Amino acid sequence: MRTQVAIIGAGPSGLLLGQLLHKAGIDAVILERQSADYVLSRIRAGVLEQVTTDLLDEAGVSQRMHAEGLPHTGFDLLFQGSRHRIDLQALTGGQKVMVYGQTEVTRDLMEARQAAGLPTIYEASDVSIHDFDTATPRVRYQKDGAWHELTCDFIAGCDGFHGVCRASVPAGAITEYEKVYPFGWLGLLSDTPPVHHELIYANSPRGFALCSQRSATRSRYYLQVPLTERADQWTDDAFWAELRKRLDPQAAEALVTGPSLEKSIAPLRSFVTEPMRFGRLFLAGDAAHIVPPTGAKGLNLAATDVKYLSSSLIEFYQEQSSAGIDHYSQRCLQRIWKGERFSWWFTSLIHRFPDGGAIGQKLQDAELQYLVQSTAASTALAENYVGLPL
Ligand code: RFL
Ligand code: PHB
Repeated sequence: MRTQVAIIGAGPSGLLLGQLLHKAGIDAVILERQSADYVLSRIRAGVLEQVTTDLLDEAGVSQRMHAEGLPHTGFDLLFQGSRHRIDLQALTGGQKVMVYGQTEVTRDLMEARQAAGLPTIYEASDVSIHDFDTATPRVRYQKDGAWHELTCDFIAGCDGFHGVCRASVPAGAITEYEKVYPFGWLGLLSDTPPVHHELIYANSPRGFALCSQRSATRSRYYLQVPLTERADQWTDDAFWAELRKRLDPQAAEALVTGPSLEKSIAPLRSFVTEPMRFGRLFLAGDAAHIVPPTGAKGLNLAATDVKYLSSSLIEFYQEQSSAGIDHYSQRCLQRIWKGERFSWWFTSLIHRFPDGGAIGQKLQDAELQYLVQSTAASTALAENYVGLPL
């Protein structure tokens, strides 16, 4: 089989790239290790920047997002027992974010791909990539017990942090920057009304908590937990009791609890790969970089990689120019490092660090107070949260 672009991974990066290339008349085949149902069962991001919603508009897959998504113009910071609203709209000259689950974005992209009859090979195992330092790269994989080979012009590595693409680059050609945080996030999804109409990011003496949502009837909550914890050790009751202790009295009182639909623990990591292009292989999204979820940046950075990658490939095919391809890494990395810095900073400010000590707490309190008292400081938070311009 032959295609122009072989895309590895059918997460949001791979599906969005496939859709943007299709709009420009470029062929792509997507290979995905898991089943479509499995991909849709992973509960992840919830907050989209305007840059991402614009890109979903451009891809022609935003109808349901505009109908069902929740535009948010601010969020609350909770520390030392009281809540302070960050007015994103007022601080950024009218910008906001969209609360719409990654699962829904993925579902919309899958449906558009299926409706257009575009090829996605789910449950492709033993995917391996070859000859990406030549003009004729190849991808090998197994499906239903038989081996297949796909020849292509380019390979897009959209296969997430544990994928095969980054791992196939010779060690001497790649530099990796990494920081692992000494805690994780225990997340719970439930069909209960959100505790508040906006998100609450809480720095409590018992650790960080986040109150998020998917709709007026579905909530997503997170608790900072030690890395030694396991999700199956947490009963729903234990989760709700701990969350209540980390909220202010008003929110604790308003919290509606119910059975969990999903519970899982995610470790927190900052990670960047440089460069992101190796001959005819490009890395995009979590395959190239990870941020701790505190700043809600992971999916949004993935979307901007895909924007730059699709426009570079379109330029190559339509104008016979490799200028975009040659600048791909540099363009992406400028934005990625800013997203990394913001996510690291917000994570450091709002979590309890096991080795932070009493002084760590005092310094966090002082910075949080400064943040809500100074328009300059809250503007810096707001403009990063809604997303820096491209
Ligand atoms: P994905 O979603 O990991 O998809 C990669 C796909 O590649 C497949 N794959 C392979 N396929 C074939 N062969 C192989 N060898 C393969 N190896 C892997 C996988 O099965 C998978 O389907 O990466 P992608 O597409 O780059 O998307 C990135 C986002 O998923 C991620 O950045 C966000 O979820 C991060 N994130 C958030 N981002 C935001 O922008 N806003 C948020 O509010 C937000 N909240 C979050 C988050 C991530 C979280 N977790 C669980 C890490 C909250 C959490 C809790
Ligand atoms: C989510 O709703 O899953 C979510 C929201 C905001 C974050 C991280 C995750 O910063």
